[in-house]
Amino acid sequence: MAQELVCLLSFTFAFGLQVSLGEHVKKRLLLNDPAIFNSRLAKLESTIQSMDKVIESMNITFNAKLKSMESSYQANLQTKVRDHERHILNLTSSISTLRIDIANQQNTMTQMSQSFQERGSTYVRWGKTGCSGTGTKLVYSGYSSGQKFFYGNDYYRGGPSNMLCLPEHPELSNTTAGTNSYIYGSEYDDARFGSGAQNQDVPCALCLSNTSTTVMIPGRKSCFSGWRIEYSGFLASGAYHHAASSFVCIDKQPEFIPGGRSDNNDKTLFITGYKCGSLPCPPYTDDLQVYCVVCSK
Ligand SMILES: [Ca+2]
Ligand SMILES: [Ca+2]
Repeated sequence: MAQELVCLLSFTFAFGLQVSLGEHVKKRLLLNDPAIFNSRLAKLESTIQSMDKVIESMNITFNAKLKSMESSYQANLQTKVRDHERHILNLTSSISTLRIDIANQQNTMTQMSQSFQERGSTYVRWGKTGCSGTGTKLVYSGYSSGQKFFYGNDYYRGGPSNMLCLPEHPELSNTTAGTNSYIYGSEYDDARFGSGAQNQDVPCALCLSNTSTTVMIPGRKSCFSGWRIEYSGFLASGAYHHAASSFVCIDKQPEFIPGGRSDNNDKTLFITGYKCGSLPCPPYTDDLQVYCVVCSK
């Protein structure tokens, strides 16, 4: 019995080994089979060829799309370039128009400035032959003139009160005037005008300021804020017991007309002083000389 069992086990082991070895040999034979290998190689080559075609097709598609995109990009770029060129042309045209406008404006401003300067404002500088204000020009110089302080006897004190600046170079008529109105030269009849001023004749100058307005301010020797000074001096007029006269601002450093030192007593000028009463004191003070200033703006 034991011997039979040993035989059976041996048989079984031997049969199983044969079966196992047989499958292994069969597989090795399949891998080394040239036909199968060639078949697989052919299949692989076929697959590679298919993939090459796919890749080629993709390349063609990609290149076509690339060309299309390039074409589209070029078209868009050209459109944008044309738009920019049109924009630049419009800007250039606008700049040209603006330049013309600016030139016209500058021309208008120049004309306005010239017109403004030509208009300006004028004043008489009493006691001087020139003008000293900034940008102020002399129109002419001449002689301070007005009504004689009285005629013949003390009762004839009529006639005009204003003073005029007669030019140094007059244009004379050839017709004789009547006997009711005369104009006389003037003289400082007051030593307070300055050293040696007594009886000296009074020059004057017509001045053209390049500002739009000028004004004489009595009681000041400087201008208020925003105004510029043309000249300053002392207020003067005829005497209160003479013919009527007007106040004028005589320059603080008066000049004299050459050869006019004789005591003619025609139109006479005196330094003016304050008188308190209706005039409040302070701020004013009795009998002080009155400053004056001509200001422009
Ligand atoms: Ca004189
Ligand atoms: Ca005199």
